[in-house]
Amino acid sequence: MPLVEGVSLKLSLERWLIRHCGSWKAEGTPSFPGGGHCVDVGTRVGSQPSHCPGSSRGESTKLIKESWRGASGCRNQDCKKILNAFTSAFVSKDPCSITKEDYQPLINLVTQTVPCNKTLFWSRSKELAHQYSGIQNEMFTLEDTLLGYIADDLVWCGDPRTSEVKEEFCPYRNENCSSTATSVFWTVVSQKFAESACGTVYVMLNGSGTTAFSKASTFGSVEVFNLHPDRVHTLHAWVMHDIGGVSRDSCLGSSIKELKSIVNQRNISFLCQDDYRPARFVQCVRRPEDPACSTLM
Ligand code: NGD
Repeated sequence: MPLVEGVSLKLSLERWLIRHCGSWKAEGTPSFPGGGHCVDVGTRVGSQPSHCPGSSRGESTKLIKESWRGASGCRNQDCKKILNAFTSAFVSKDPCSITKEDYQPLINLVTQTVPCNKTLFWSRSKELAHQYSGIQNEMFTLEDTLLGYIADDLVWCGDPRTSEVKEEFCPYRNENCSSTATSVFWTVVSQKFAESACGTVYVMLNGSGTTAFSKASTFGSVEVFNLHPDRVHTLHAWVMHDIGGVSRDSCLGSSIKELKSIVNQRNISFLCQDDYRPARFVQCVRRPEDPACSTLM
């Protein structure tokens, strides 16, 4: 079942296209050097490429409504191409044996890069990272890019007995089913996202959990190891603590020392900051009366 009720892959993709063909995150939107696809959208404020579905806000709104009602499918040609590449990776296949290669056609089709110094990774801090990147429009998480946006909060799989995309009754990843369509997808797109990062990159970590950094997480097992030291000179970690919550780990803790050591061994500099102030402001919007927030001003 899709984690967000009523949202399907198809709708999710179409919504992304609509948002990007409008003014959403227009300035500084990641560019697509591959070009040629729908996806070289919105690189400048007000730009609205002709291949975007709907040339006015009114039409876009109509399209969203139609999509919600299921009246229209993925009508834009580029949208169809991307959706086909996406679904071909897993339809009619064993839901536990998806490979990275299965997603390669999709990855080749959607080449999207984030400007240098604007990449934000996160681990155990998804909500805050997205709230922050939603406000600080210049920063991009994986979910602010096309593939991450399409898939975020969804679950999907195939079934060897049908050619349908299943969005319910998909197996969970476990030792007997290690390569699900969803888990392999996130590994592949996270790797690609990290490979294309440059300059200083940022990661938002959670210091209220047991460990701020975990080698078992996607950030710790995939993204860190796919940063290119010739392009990424610094990893800057922000260890955030829940307002009114406990502080179990911090920049001084052993998990961050481990992260620093991994990063330094890869010839990348490492910086760490507890409770990065701009992100703290975002947390404080919801808890302005908390003593931790009154001292911020
Ligand atoms: O056991 C699980 C489980 N563990 C994590 N997640 C899980 N889903 C299950 N069904 N069962 C999902 O992965 C969940 O949606 C989490 O929000 C998400 C990330 O897990 P987390 O918080 O442990 O962080 P990771 O370090 O593993 O991955 C976050 C980084 C971030 O920089 C993104 O660029 O890796 C990328 N990412 C990976 C996996 C999934 C993003 C996602 C995503 N948007 O769901």
